[in-house]
Amino acid sequence: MIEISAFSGVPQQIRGLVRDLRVRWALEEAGLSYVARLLPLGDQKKPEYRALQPFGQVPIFQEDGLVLFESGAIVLYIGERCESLLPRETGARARAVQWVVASLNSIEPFVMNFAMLDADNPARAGAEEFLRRRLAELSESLGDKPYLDGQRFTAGDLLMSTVLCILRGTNIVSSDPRLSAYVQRCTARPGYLRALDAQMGDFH
Ligand SMILES: N[C@@H](CCC(=O)N[C@@H](CS)C(=O)NCC(=O)O)C(=O)O
Repeated sequence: MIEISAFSGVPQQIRGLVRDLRVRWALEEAGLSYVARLLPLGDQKKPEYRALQPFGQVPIFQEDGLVLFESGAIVLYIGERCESLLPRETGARARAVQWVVASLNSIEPFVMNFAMLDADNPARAGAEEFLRRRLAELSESLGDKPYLDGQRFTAGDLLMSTVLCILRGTNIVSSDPRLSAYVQRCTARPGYLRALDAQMGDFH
């Protein structure tokens, strides 16, 4: 049985954003069942957990002795068993991986850089300006397509939409009709809704 790690409780403002959600969502898309190993906040830094995740973070994925960390790597691994996440055709598959990397390498660092700065931090305005510019480029690339690579949802959209969700408390995505509709389209998928329910249900 697949086991993933998740927190048993986190502050309200990050519920629905903790990165095990990406893995739960990918598992739902793939139709794979799993159990969540719930950690009280803080236990992720204990040596026995760090032996599995060197940075002391959730999620990890475990199956038949294989242990993986990094949500992107885990989603790609699950994608090997799910054609709707990773298409079989070589070019489409490479483009899906390209968007996974873009979401984690070209978008998420700037989202996190902004999100981690307090409102009174003088660096925040510059971080916001850069982020808005980068997201305008993403929006331009998305254009009128429903998904990043065109007509079909892939692992790239799973990662990109969860990265954009981090900005839910701001108007940075919601003020862009294309990106905002894109996030809504991705997160309306039954697999996302089941994953979100499962994460929320595990908090107590
Ligand atoms: N790049 C990692 C980031 C994982 C991450 O930031 N996890 C957060 C929860 S969303 C965490 O465990 N934070 C607790 C900590 O860093 O101590 C991934 O995508 O898996």
